[in-house]
Amino acid sequence: MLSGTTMLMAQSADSTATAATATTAADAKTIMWMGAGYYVLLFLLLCVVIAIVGKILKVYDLTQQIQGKKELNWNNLMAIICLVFLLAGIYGAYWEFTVQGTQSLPEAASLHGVKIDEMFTVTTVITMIVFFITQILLFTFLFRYKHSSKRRAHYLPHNNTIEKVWTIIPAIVLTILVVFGFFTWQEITNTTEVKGDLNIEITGHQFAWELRYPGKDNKLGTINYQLVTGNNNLGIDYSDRNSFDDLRADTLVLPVNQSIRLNIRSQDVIHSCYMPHFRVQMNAVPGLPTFFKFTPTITTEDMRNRLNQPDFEYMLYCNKICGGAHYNMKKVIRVVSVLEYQQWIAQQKPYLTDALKKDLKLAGTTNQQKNTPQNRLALNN
Ligand SMILES: [Cu+2]
Repeated sequence: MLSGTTMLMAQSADSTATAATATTAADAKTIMWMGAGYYVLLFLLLCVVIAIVGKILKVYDLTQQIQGKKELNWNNLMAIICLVFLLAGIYGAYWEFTVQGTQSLPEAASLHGVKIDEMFTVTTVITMIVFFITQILLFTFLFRYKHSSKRRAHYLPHNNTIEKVWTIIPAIVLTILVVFGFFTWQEITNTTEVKGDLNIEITGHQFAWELRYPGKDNKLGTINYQLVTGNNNLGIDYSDRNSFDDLRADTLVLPVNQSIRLNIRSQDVIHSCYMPHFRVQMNAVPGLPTFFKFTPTITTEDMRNRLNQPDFEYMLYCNKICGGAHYNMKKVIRVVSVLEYQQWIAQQKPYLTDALKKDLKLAGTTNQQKNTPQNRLALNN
């Protein structure tokens, strides 16, 4: 259960690149529903088989009674079924780890991601130990102490020692896990140091992400939602000189081993910026800019070699169900060397297009005049 989301995201990330070529979206949907229907039918068939076997045993039992022979011992039968259930359950858990476990996310591609994975492993190991001990004890006791007419059950109305043991031990273990998580999260997020960070802005809206990179000054200009127009879709405030060289990008390209400060915004509803391979997730909240600092450590090329998947891509998703085309909110992330990054950034186009320059110069004759008096000043300077 704990790794459910990560497995799903890993699967969807792996399949994203090949899905388009392998099959159409409609075909994929049909296959998916055929698959679900198949398993529902299989489950119903299993229920029918169990019901038939139960009826056969009941008929056998009645026949034995009519013939005056020894009746079927239902308690023994139930006890054996409990043991079978235990063995099937243990095999199921083993299967989950060995088969589905291989579909989980690859190693963390960021510095802090390694710590999150460690925390995940510790939690999984502890819960698995408790799971196996409790399930084995539960079903073994059901088998060992099945009903017998020769034995009377011992009635234990209250026992302080047992109460203390099963209250204090889980409380200590859970406290350790929570404190461990608290300090890890604090270490990841408790950083306001801006010097040396590469500032990148990502803005979510229904249903896409917009990327803004700083120009040579490494500073992003300010944003004012009142300035949003057709040509200035982010509402960049050009009265701030830092805005002039800001760049537009389609792919989130990150230089490896460089501290990234991803500034996250939303223009309409709550979105969530989710980069599973980097163990990064932060909500994009309208009116409340958030950020996440992280350092990518493995280039896309390196990860492709490690996974032996030549078409592997890091992906960015929206992880809030934000509307009808929510699934469309994804972007490719490419982690490259510093040199490759410099070459790439040199080719990106500025947000300040000719059309936008024209708009801003014409601001004096339009309704924007009231809202953007400083824009004209900035451009006239
Ligand atoms: Cu969204």
